[in-house]
Amino acid sequence: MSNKTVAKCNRKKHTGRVITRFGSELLVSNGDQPPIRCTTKRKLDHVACGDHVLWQANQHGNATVSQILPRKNALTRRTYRGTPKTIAANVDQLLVTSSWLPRPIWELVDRYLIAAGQLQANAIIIINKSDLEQKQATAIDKKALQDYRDIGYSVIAINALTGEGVDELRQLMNAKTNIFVGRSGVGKSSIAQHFLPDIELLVNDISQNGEGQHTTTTATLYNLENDAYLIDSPGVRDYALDELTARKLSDGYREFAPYIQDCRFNNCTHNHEPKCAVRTAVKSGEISNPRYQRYLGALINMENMT
Ligand SMILES: Nc1nc2c(ncn2[C@@H]2O[C@H](COP(=O)(O)OP(=O)(O)OP(=O)(O)O)[C@@H](O)[C@H]2O)c(=O)[nH]1
Ligand SMILES: [Mg+2]
Ligand SMILES: [Zn+2]
Repeated sequence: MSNKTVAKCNRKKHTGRVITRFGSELLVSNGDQPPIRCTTKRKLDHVACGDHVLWQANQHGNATVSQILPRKNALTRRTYRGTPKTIAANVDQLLVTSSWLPRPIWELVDRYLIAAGQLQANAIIIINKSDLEQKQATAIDKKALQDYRDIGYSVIAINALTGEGVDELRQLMNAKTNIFVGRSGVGKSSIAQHFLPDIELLVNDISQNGEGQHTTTTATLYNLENDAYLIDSPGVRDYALDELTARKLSDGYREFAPYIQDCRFNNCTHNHEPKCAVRTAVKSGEISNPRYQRYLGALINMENMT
């Protein structure tokens, strides 16, 4: 091959998937070859873990991502400054992870379920550290978990120290891009470690760092067996939904759906309006009151912010 042809070949565009991102540097999958380091142009600044991209080698022996291929969806959150930040792209399933210590925050679980609905992604609820359940779980917590089961979510109890519950989760991950979400210290990386025996993930060492230290610093995509992908992501203190509306909020409470059409007003927010079928269903016990109360809390929060 002439030098010219070689140069041309090198400039061929390849497809790959973003494994992780450090500032402007990306690690991109390269078929059977080891992943390749790429830089990206400023206009592609929103590229995220899980994106399918086109990349090409350039004359200097580096590689550049030239295009982000169309996304199925993107999980974004609002930063404390109020700007949206993309956590990961092209996700099929959110693994919404809580633990018995730090304690579960059911409002936060609800928020991730709303996000999953918006992304048209499935959601699985994981409650980790089941070794601490007996000591920590209150009647309110047990009701919260039962409520999720009653409205059709899979709830999996896991003990990442022993591996209990891990196989049940594994079965539900096949042929999907799964992402762990949840607060720092709940054990996302500890669970992920069971799926990645050959890689050593960073797991928080409480004895050194104390509870609630952020260990995982950047979202990273791993390719597992059975066409499953797994993204381990850093815990966030408080997940805030981006571009929330009253409609999106009530859509996220899937158990409201059968009643909404019977509300008197078609823009009913299920708060103070007369003849609200959702409120009636709460009163009769068909909709869980704690879930409804959390919905109301989120609605009032949202109204206060706009
Ligand atoms: N008792 C108990 N401890 C656990 C369990 N799973 C994880 N841990 C501990 O919880 C701590 C936090 O675990 P990580 O896996 O680092 O948590 P993480 O969710 O990945 O945290 P970030 O990366 O900061 O978001 C570690 O000290 C783990 O050893 C469990 O099932 N039971
Ligand atoms: Mg982690
Ligand atoms: Zn209503």
